[in-house]
Amino acid sequence: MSGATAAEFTSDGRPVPAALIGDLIDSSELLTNPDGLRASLQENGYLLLRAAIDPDTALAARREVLAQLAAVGEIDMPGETFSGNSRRPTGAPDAGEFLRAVCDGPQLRTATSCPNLQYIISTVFGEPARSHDYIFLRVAIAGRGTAAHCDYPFFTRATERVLTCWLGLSDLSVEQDSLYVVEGSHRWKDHISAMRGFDLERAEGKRRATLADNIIRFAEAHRARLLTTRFGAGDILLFSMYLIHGAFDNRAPGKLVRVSCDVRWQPASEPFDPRYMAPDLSGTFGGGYGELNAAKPLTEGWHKR
Ligand SMILES: O=C(O)CCC(=O)C(=O)O
Repeated sequence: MSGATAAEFTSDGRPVPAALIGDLIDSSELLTNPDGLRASLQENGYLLLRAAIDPDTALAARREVLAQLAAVGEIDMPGETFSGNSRRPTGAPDAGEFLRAVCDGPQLRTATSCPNLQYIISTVFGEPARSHDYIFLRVAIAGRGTAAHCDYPFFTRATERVLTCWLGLSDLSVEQDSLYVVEGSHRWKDHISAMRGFDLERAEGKRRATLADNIIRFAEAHRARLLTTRFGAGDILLFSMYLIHGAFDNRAPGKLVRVSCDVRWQPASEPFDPRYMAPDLSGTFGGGYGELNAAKPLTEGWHKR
């Protein structure tokens, strides 16, 4: 992978073999070519678009988020590093309300709803697009990663025409580099038929969204590479509901945290799932913002779904 030694990546503490790592394809030059954008999304299952959001806007959102975590003792300023402590349980006893207020920060909302994003995603759908109101913020301290899954079981109850927009809010170092996709997985026929009709909340705990607890074994068994890149603030990865993805462990030195946000978009003409729209905002399982990993103090580990 350019700019990094693949052996540097780990998942759940396991070093990822270099042969499994590849580069995400950058589609930024297709921004003036709607057909090209759509063809690339169909072919690859994702679009990597550099600085789709003004990097200063993304960094302002990051600062706003981290200032609120600094207020509960989790982030040390001005270095924006993890303090190792948290006063969230006492300082902000309603976890959901705390996270909701962070997610409704004006700088963060300016980033997630920026007109260029609206334009790009509407272009991709070929009609006006609208984002879900409920957003997924992630502040990853060292050691945190996300298990491999696809977004289908979360977001397709009302329509399958949904895309995830993952938004980088940091200029990430190689060690913080994070999101990976399983190359070509959006086309795997067995995977697609297994997903169709799978609604995580309605499965009532009988089925998990997590597709692999050991992504290395999974990728080797499927002879698939894990594609990633060094993300900059304002870069987006727009991807299909079937694309299997996750995040490598944050291995940044010096307690640097990784801040990202994922938001779902769909054509405005399609029905919306009220769980992800105001005024409901009950989230996948009905727990509102309180059910997300980001609602936990940074000192607590993340759950897998
Ligand atoms: O950033 C991460 O850790 C994972 C993001 C993710 O799973 C998503 O955007 O659907």
